[in-house]
Amino acid sequence: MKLESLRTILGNDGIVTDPSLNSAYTVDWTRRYKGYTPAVLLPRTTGQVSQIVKWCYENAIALVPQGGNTGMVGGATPVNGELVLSLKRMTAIEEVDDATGQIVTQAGATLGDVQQAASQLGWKYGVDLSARDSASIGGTIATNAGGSQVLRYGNTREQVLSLEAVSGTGDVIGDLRGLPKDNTGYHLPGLLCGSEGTLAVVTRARLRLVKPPEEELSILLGFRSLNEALEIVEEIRKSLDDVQACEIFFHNGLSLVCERFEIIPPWNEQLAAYLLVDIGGQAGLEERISNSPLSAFFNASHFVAYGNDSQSRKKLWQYRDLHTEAISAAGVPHKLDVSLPHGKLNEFCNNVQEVINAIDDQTQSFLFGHAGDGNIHVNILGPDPEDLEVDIAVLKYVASLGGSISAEHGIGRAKAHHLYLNRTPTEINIFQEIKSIFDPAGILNPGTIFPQQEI
Ligand code: 2HG
Ligand code: ZN
Repeated sequence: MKLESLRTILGNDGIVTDPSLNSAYTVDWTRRYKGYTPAVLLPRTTGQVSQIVKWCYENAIALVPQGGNTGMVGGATPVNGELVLSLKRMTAIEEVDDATGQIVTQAGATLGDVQQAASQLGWKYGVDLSARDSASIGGTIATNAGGSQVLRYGNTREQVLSLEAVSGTGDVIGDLRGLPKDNTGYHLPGLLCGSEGTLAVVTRARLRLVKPPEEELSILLGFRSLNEALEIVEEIRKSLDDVQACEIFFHNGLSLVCERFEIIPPWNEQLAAYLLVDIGGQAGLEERISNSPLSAFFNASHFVAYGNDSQSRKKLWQYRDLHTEAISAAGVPHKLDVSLPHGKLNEFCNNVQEVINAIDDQTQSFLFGHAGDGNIHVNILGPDPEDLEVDIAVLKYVASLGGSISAEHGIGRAKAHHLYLNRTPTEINIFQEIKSIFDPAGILNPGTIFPQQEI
């Protein structure tokens, strides 16, 4: 591959060809997807991204856009030797507009940077997830990232007012006007959110900010049965206006976290299920909770722990946030990120182990996630990374319950062959037609969302 033209566009420091320096870009966060690349391209401007993509289009060379490389479905890994287009050097936060509560940022800024810039001006960005310090805003847009506060503020799609992107022909599309009302045809930001780098490369975005809560409180609750925990999830959602997050985990995940990070468990007794609830709103939260129907439960339970300052809240959150890292330290997990319709979570959590055991009874499974959204992360240790039998069984089970095989991580490569479980052939055809208009040469992230085709 003649990379000289790219060197001319990017300068010597904008293109990395030495494999020993490329490894951080060719393996995904889970270590399940490994690839190789002739070069990592590091543009600084939208103009450079446009020139790179144009060159690739004209030369029929595939590329994989990459942000913080924290994805979990192999959607940013150059498994077939594609070029890597990393947005890592496009980190500028260009504007925080105090009057409208909007922020304009380049795609490579981290989620944490955006959260911080917003908070410095008295605003809040309504997306949060544990990889906040590495995940890029562009990556969260490309995957329509969810995270722990979807319950309150919605997915990333609901935060993106406008965006700028480069299509598969190298054309710059979109705008950054952030008009609250703009019904001029199809909604590009909505379409590109969750398109996983297969339609265009997101380069800049204008995001909506929200007013931060005056007061925040975290409550960890332990339950002797899952059913009881899920009943409380419903009660919490009904009786409190201010719920920001409602997370769930189980005792095997909690034990792993505590062992790995040498943390003392919240209670001596091993319980069936744990909920971590974040409440944030106007001052007087504790009083509002004690006047709510929940107070009888909180007062009667032995397993309630409150965090009302940042340190004590952080302490409770680490039981939940450290699951991913603790599991990853124990092996290379098969990660399934599913959501269930209301009323099916109990059935799913109770039966999924049986579904897994029917294929392989030597596995270890960890369930945790966002109970308030019906979104459970099933992490399975044991099967070979290439062996998908267990994955398929779980995804089929989810689909049979009317759930989604990808709640918030995307389809990537991991689920490209299983999209049919949730989408009809007609829908998949329409998706492919849309892709071919944005990316006529099929150079953008081949193999993601749709199984690999030769270009
Ligand atoms: C979370 O909710 C992330 O912590 C990661 O979505 C989930 O590691 C996972 O499977
Ligand atoms: Zn999650």
